[in-house]
Amino acid sequence: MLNDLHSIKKSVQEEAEKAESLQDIQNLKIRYLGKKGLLTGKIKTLSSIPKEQRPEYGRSLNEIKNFTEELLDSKEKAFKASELDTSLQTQQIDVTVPGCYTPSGRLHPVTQVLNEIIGIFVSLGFSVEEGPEIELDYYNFEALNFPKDHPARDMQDTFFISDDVVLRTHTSSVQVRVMEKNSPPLRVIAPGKVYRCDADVSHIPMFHQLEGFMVDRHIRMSDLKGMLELFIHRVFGPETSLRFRPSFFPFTEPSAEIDISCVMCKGAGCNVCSGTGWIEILGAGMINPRVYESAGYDPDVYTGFAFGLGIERVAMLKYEINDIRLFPENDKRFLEQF
Ligand code: FA5
Repeated sequence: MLNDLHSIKKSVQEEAEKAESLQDIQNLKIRYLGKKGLLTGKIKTLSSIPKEQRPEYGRSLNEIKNFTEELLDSKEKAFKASELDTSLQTQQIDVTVPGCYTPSGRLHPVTQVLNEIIGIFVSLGFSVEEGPEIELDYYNFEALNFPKDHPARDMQDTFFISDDVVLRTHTSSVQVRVMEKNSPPLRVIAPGKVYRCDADVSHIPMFHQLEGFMVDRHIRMSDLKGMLELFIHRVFGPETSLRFRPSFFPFTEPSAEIDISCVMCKGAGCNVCSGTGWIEILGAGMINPRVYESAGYDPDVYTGFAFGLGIERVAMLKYEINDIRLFPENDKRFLEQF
């Protein structure tokens, strides 16, 4: 029986000597020391050895098991060290090679400006509403006091889908839709895309507007002025001045176009503001009683203001961009700058 153990020891030594890889050693570990290994098997049968031979047999078995473990562990270590050496030599890392640039996506500058503006009005208590881009002539024009064939319709070059359906030319189309479904007090903004048959350095056929309107009892022009002043100061800084110029929109009375002091030259006069020191930024006014009639509100009870802002126009001023057509072009070299 002891001879049996000694021959196991001998074969472990021989096989460990012949091993050529880490895998060979791991296989030997399984073969001799694993759950069903040769030495493990001998330990399991220890109780069947005659009592008087058991102590000596047990001692030898233990010795050979320890010997096997130490031998295979040391071989394993040696193979691991040499494998590491080889991989360090073959897979050298050049720490001077420039890193890989991973481009990260970001929001379009128009979306960034739109989100900023929405954030300002939401912080002032306005709720956000949306309307359809393919709109009934009624909400885009008629309900806003543009009767059919009225010359004021020519102010906006319209894409017609049919006689009664248009691509909305402004976000003012959301006004009556919201009023029909809600009662005053209202404090609403309606951002979104609008469409006009229009294209040059400051006009594109699809652009973004943000409509804002407030309706309640006793709303006055001074409320409009205060709100717009606060908004403009937040977007362009507190040093920016505002100027109200009389204008005409069928759905507001009185109407105004609002200019801000030129953000480039601070009002001194430059080619961006055509030497005037002022830049037009939005249209606004007190909501025309005719609009309340369309919505079923009593114009003797309620008053309110509305304003409409071109988002690309704000983005151009904010980022000093001189051609509006750069926004829809989506050239990565342009977009990466924001
Ligand atoms: C309107 O669209 C009115 N609905 C605004 C309004 C709302 C007035 C509520 C009163 C009360 P206007 O046509 O001026 O107004 O357009 C508003 C802004 O949209 C302009 O100041 C300009 O910044 C922008 N805009 C107009 N046409 C274009 C275009 N083709 N491309 C880019 N921006 C444009």
